This record gives sequence, C-alpha cells and structure tokens, in this order.
Amino acid sequence: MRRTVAALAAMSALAFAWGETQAQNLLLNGTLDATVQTEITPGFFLPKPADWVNEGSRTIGGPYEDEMSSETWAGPAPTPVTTGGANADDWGVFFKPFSGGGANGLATGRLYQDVAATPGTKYVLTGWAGAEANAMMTDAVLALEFLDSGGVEVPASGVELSLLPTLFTDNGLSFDYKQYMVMGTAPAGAATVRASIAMIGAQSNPAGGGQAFVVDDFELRAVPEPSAFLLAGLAIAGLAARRRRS
Ligand SMILES: [Ca+2]
Ligand SMILES: [Ca+2]
Repeated sequence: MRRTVAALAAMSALAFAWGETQAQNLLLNGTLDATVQTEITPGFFLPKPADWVNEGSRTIGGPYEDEMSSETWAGPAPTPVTTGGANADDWGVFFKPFSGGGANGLATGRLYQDVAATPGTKYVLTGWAGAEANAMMTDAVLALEFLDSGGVEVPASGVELSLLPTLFTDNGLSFDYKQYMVMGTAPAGAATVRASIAMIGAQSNPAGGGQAFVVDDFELRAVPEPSAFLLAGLAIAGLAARRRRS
C-alpha cells in the first residue's frame, strides 16, 4: 500500500511539473502592456511594445514605422484583462492595413520576439487577434520559426497559421477577437525560436470604414515531448513493479 502511495506521489509530482512547464510563458511582455515611445516620423512619437522587434515595410515605399502602434483600446476583454501599463492599462497592438496601397505599395508589418530554444522541445504559441470588417490584407499570420546559432532559419522548420479564414467571422465580441495557436518542435541545430504575428500585403480599403487589425496577449510555452513524458512515467511504473516483486 505504501509503495502504491509513493508511486502515486511520484506521478502527481510529474503531473505538477508538467503543469508548471505548461504555465510558464517564455515571452517577455507577452501582454504587450509595457510600451516604449518610438519615433514614427522625425519628431513624432507613438508607443510600441517593449521587448518585441517590429518591422514595417511597403513594397514600393520600403521600410516605415507607422504600420502599427500600441493602443489601450486594443487590449481589453475579450482578450485576457491585464494591468501592466503605466496607468494599469491593458495595451494591445493596432496594425494599420490602411497604411498600405497606392504609390507606396502593399504594407507588411511584423512583430516578433526571439527566445532560446532546445532541440527536440515542442513550443506552443498562443495569441489573440481581431479585425474590423473592412481591413484589407493578403494574409495575417501567427508563426514560429527556428533559427540556428547564426540567426539563419533551419530549413523547412517553421510553422505558421493563416488567420484569414476565421479572422472576420462574427463572434459578437469586440473586433471579433479570437485566440489562435501554432506549435512546432525545435529541430536539430535550432538555437532560437522566433514567435511572430504579422499582417501581410495590406492596403487601404477604397470603401473606407473600420480597418483595424488588432492583437494582444501572447504566450510561448515549452512542452515536453509526449515520448519523454511517457518514458518518465514508464520508468516510474517499472520501479514500482520491481519493488512489488521484491
Ligand atoms: Ca488584454
Ligand atoms: Ca495587453
């Protein structure tokens, strides 16, 4: 009986460790609530998320900064309600699809963060995204990429989810916000996992109207491969069985 209890305790300890691993968010400022003033055009500043890298460019106009900014109206429910902003605000990111098109060409904006990766470990990225009905984009993508120690993507290792099929589906919530998820296993040679959200090939809608693309509340978690978890469980079961025989 005591042995069974010990085995059960070991299993619960494992289950607890599993839960802890699941819960740990590897991203800094995943809530996007911490912001930094960023120069958009000479002398004009807007907040953007701290700890994240932001790249904006237009096919003809080239790199630019005004493809997104941090906004307090983009962060509240239905996304998780957090209070990390300077005035306990819940900030989100406002991508501006309407900043593309015309003489500047289509706009692409990407927000990403790099985290040290361990080959063989599975990574799960979740995040919230929503849009107003008239936002025009070729695609909107939640993605994981795996980079080697030189910062080069390990070939064919990336995973991405196109949000367009469901982004505009009316769910009755603010911005029709929904939570999305992608997952992928770090391949041999991976040193970094890059978590990203992007609007791709966006342009101003000639019809006008609301054209915001908004995102908030990202989490990147490392999950032990089921095989590793299973092996640990089997090892414990084997130990218990051997003790029972003795
Ligand atoms: Ca939020
Ligand atoms: Ca937020």
